[in-house]
Amino acid sequence: MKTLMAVTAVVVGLTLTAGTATANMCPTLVKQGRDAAAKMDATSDKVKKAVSMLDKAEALHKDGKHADSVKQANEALELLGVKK
Ligand SMILES: [Cu+2]
Repeated sequence: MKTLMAVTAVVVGLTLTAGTATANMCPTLVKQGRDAAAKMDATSDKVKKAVSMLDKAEALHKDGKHADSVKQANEALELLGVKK
């Protein structure tokens, strides 16, 4: 019984790790973008657009669409000229 539980724990652990590797990236990238945008001119069209992309990335992340979220966040970072 203990062995079965240990095996189950490992399998669940691996599944979570694989799933969250990308999932964990979204908030990091979004935060990176927001921090960078905070130091820039908030009235600039470029910054406004990037912030709206970060909002979208955050929404995608909450929907569990992490790959799309990462893509969106990366595009925002690129627009802001943030080095990754
Ligand atoms: Cu995510």
